[in-house]
Amino acid sequence: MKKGIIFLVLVVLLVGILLAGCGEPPVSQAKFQQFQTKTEGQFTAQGARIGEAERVVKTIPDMAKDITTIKNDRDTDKAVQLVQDQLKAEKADRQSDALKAQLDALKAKDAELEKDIAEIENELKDINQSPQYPPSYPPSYQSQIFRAEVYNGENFDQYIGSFQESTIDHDWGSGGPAGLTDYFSVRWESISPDIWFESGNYQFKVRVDDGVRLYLDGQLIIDKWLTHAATTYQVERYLSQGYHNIRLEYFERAGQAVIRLSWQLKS
Ligand SMILES: [Ca+2]
Repeated sequence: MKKGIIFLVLVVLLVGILLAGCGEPPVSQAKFQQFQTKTEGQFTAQGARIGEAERVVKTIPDMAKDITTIKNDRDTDKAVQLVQDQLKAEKADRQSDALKAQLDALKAKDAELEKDIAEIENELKDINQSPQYPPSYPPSYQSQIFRAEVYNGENFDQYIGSFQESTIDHDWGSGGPAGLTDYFSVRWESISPDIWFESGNYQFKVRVDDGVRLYLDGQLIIDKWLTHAATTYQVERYLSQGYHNIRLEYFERAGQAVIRLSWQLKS
């Protein structure tokens, strides 16, 4: 009997357990439709996402293109910058070249000036070294060949002044040089380099009132230091080719005053 009860309890427990295992009630039609709707919504959403993804994927080539463009732009910017830098460098070079050219020009001018200066210095040296007239070459002309010194008194007593002239040829009448009348003296001398003569025999002629002394190369060749009316004196001398010094001294006491010097080649 006891065993029967235990068996019964066990059976009851077993049935309870079995019943508990199949506790869920069967799914209703409404719930199934609800589930179906939800699932379909999820599919749709997923489809939209896929579509979006596909669209994004489609834009990738465009994006790649954009990236290339940007890259190209960057490259262009770089290229522009490079060109600008080059231009700047070239401008700087050009400026530098221009300055260099200016400097070179100045240096060249400086060298030219130095050359000119050297030439002038050489010319000056030549001029200083050579005589004013080369001895073998007669001057083309001498406008003033005598310097005359005028004195008060018959013996060069008081210096009054001087003048220059190319010939000695005066007839002062009762007057004289520098406003003087009577009692004066005059000394003429050829100015360096003196007077050019071709070689030959020359006749020197003096007409004088009153006294005269004529020197040729320092040698007294006419000596008439006396008072008298106008008188002509002459003397012949041989001269070598070249420059010769002539000095003429003259005095006047009173009355008429005449002095004239000339020369000519005789042979
Ligand atoms: Ca006289």
